[in-house]
Amino acid sequence: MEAVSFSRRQWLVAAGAVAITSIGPTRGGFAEQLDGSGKDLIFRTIDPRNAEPELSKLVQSWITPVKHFYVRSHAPNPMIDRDHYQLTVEGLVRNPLTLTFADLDQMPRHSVTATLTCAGNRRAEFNQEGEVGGVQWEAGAIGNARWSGVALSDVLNRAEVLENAKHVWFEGLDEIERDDGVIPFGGSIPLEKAMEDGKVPGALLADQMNGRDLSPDHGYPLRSVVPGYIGARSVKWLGKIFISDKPSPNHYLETAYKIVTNTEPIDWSESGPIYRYPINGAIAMPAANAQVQPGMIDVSGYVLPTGRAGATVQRVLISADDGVNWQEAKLTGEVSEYCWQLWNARIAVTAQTDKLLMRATDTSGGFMPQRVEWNAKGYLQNSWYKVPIKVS
Ligand SMILES: Nc1nc2c(c(=O)[nH]1)N[C@H]1C(S)=C(S)[C@@H](COP(=O)(O)O)O[C@H]1N2
Ligand SMILES: [Mo]
Repeated sequence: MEAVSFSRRQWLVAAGAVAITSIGPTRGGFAEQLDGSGKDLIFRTIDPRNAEPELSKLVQSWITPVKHFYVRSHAPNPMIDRDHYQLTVEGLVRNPLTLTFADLDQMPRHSVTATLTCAGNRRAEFNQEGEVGGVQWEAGAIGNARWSGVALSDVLNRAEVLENAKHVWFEGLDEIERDDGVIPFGGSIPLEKAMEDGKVPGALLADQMNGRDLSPDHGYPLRSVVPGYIGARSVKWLGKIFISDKPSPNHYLETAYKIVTNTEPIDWSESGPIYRYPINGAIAMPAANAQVQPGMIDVSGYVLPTGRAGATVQRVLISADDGVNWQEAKLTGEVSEYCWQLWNARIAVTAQTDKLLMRATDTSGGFMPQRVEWNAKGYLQNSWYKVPIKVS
């Protein structure tokens, strides 16, 4: 298996020293480096690549085009040769497997439309109460795509999972430099979720996004996609699946992606990993601090129901008077399990209006609360969305 990753320094050295064509696509300058899918995003960091779309672009369509789909990576994109790629399946199984694309291509294919969202989406809003570290996401770390590939359950059935198995670990082929050494991105999901075979498979091993091969940014050639779970459980550049009776010991499951107010070891160990995402939403238009005239204005945005099977959006409500009166928005886009919807409303604003508020409920009892308790890593911000506007 070939998985080579370049740090920014190595890239610059290599670019000067060797023929660039031997390393990868270079169209479009540095921000495009090593992807080449024509990204139209705001880069929060370029090494590694972390970027989100402008909200007005994000809500242009129910399916998010790849160019407007956020990227969250902890290390440079590994470059993997699909022809030599191998996925290993080990651990508590009767038949350990090594699968190439020739093997995967023989298996039944499934397509699932599902929204992917980072647990850190809207993180920057926590800074109003106390600074939080990490990528400073606004509300664009979310996107809805059509994923195609094989069902994880089909692969696990082929490997014959043993009786005492409880968790499915995923390990990426990226190399993340941390103080304690270089590690891959990883995580796990409960076996029960992996084996779900409702209308939507519990998890997919996807090689395509919106009908094309995954781009390097999104995990080429293969990633897991776990509908209903935070983005961190959908591991890109998947290299290994391991079946265990315990959750994964990888840093990104065992420690990161937890809700803690302190970051002492005791706090990490006492808090459980986040799996499912809660209901969330945002106002995309008008943009923050937009100048509008008193009278009726158009408001639009997105809303994602809680990642529970069968949950759908119940109501989206907008207020132009600090939550005294609420008006119901009109939902658009398909109603599909584990997918967002878009919404729009026409609402009256006056010279007294200094902001618009948005909140939502879903059929599983999920609601966006008025306030979310501050947490040190800035996860799961899903309070009423506020956008300041200037009316005159
Ligand atoms: N191998 C690997 N998988 C990964 C990550 C990563 O850094 N490395 N980031 C995770 C996080 S935190 C999120 S939110 C999603 C983002 O997927 P995207 O970049 O395709 O939008 O990928 C997840 N899978
Ligand atoms: Mo994430």
